[in-house]
Amino acid sequence: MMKTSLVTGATGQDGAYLTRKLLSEGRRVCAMIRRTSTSNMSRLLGLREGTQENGSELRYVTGDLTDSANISRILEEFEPDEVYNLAAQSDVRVSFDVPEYTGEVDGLGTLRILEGIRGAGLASKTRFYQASTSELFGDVKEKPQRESTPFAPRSPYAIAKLYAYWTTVNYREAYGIFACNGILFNHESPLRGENFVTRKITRGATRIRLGLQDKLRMGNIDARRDWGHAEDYVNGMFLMLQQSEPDDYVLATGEQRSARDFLELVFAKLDYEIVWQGSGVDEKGIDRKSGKVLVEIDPVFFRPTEVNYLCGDSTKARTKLGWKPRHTFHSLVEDMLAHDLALAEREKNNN
Ligand code: NAP
Ligand code: G4F
Repeated sequence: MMKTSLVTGATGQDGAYLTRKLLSEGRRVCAMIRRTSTSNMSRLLGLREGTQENGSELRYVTGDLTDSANISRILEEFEPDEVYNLAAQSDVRVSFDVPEYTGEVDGLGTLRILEGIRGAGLASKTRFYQASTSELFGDVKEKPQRESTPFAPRSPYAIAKLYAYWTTVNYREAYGIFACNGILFNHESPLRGENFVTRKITRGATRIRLGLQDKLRMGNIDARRDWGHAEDYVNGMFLMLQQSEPDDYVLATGEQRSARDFLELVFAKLDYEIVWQGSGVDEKGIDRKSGKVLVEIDPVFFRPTEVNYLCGDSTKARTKLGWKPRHTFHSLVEDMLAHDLALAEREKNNN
């Protein structure tokens, strides 16, 4: 029997990689798409509804995590074997502007799905993956962070995700639902949203290289993150739901870099050497050869409370799931740069 997987947030970075992964595994995939006034399907281009070449099947369903009745109807209609809950207002800085909405989607949205699973009589059938996050560790209490590290969230986003994390644990313990939290550290790719720091840098620096943009305006470039490739991380999500017992797992590379390191590396690959001058909001990144200012600090990108340091220990996932990232940090950067250079070239040719 073909297994059915429901993916919420299918139009997002992870959703697009996971949908392809599940189709390659021969699943019937119900990809939940929310209604938007302009198309949100760019990451799913080339994925047509219906039976795929390998016999797997793709269905698009309209859904929104703020609507309980809609979620319940989808669960009742498809009776999925697996639900991957990736949908979220996922921008940490924006969560300070729309805290209530972020709580609705990222916190209560998870509850709505789990209640829907229970209400549809699927508690013993449907396995559930929750997209939890390293943002939960926030003001970190231990270095590196692992499953047992205490949480200390620092944003409305992380607080909403904390509610979802514990709801997932509670539904596992209270109702025996096979529910897992993937506590994922930052993962990036050419499909990453353009406002997140890595993609903002690869997109901006390649546009600068081709004369389409003058400079990059950045926030706190000394924040440190553990950056992996999204393709590896969706493989980890899949593995979590194929185990004999549900559990929570950290996925991380264990390597850490600052946004400043990322800027220097990307510009170096594009043949610029950044020299830093000044400090605080007056700091500037200058190209040694031309003397041009390539990077400026703009406080608009600062957050009211910041997460300065994230670095994960994924020993449990590596041991129990056999999870191992295929990409290195350098192959991630190369992948993003190659994509964004081609994009900037197309943009230039169209001008
Ligand atoms: P993303 O690119 O921002 O994708 C978010 C997805 O959620 C999009 O498909 C979006 O739809 C959808 N969505 C937003 N609000 C919704 C709503 N009210 N109802 C239904 N769908 C809604 O995020 P991502 O990077 O792929 O991350 C996937 C998940 O993992 C998120 O839950 C994120 O919080 C979490 N996470 C991400 C990382 C990371 O580093 N990427 C790390 C840890 C955890 P539209 O396309 O219409 O906007
Ligand atoms: O790329 P970011 O916006 O990602 P952030 O805040 O770490 O959140 C991402 O990863 C989380 C996992 O840890 C996910 F749960 C979440 O959904 C999202 O995918 O920012 C990374 C760091 C921050 O400290 C930020 O202050 O980069 C710093 N930064 C410096 N300048 C900037 C900028 N971030 C952005 N977005 N834009 C800047 O100009």
